[in-house]
Amino acid sequence: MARRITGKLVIATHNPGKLAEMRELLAPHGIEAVSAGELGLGEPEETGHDFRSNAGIKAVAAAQAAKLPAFADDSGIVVDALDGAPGIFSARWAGPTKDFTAAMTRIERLLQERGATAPDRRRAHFVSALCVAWPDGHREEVEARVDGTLVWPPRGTAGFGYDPMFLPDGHTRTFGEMESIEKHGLPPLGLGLSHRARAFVKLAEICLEPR
Ligand code: ITT
Repeated sequence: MARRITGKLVIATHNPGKLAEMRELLAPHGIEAVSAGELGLGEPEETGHDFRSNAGIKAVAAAQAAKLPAFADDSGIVVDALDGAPGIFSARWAGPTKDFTAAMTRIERLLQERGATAPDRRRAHFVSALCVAWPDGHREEVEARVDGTLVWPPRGTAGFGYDPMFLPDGHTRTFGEMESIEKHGLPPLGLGLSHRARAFVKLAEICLEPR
């Protein structure tokens, strides 16, 4: 039986784009959310070999430091023609200045080098692994993905990270061209489209009171 989230929850991310999405997802559930930044928590080293273990590292570190339940996301974009890169290194490809134009350009250069110009050679998916950790060591974990195609040049200024390059299956606009409600809004207002929204729906089913 999964443990329910009650009271205050730390959102263990230092990424402002993710923080905004996680706050929006939690808002209808009446959870008092406080960010890692607001609490002055440090960023643990992400030494895991997959999304799930890195989400666990971040959630556990924040739960221990804040003595509160903590919610972390580890996510990234997995490009089929690049053997899964950048994957768990998606943030690192943007470098210390978090330059995602450079990171997207690097992906495009590598795709061109492999002759991956046709849409079916440009398949990719975003993954989100979510972990809630409690100070006593208990954890709940879920994971989800959204599939799509990479476009070039990037389109749109909404969202963050690799959004302008990602065209989700069944849509004509990239995540960078979508309103936040369209990218990660949940029914009845949205479709629960993004990887993070899909993972959150799974988490909400087991850990949150119904909206
Ligand atoms: P925290 O660890 O503090 O949460 P981070 O940015 O370092 O922040 P990750 O290690 O999980 O987070 O890196 C995930 C990267 O993948 C993130 O920086 C984005 O560039 C990219 N990414 C994840 N979700 C995305 C989304 O919804 N849209 C666009 N890019 C996304």
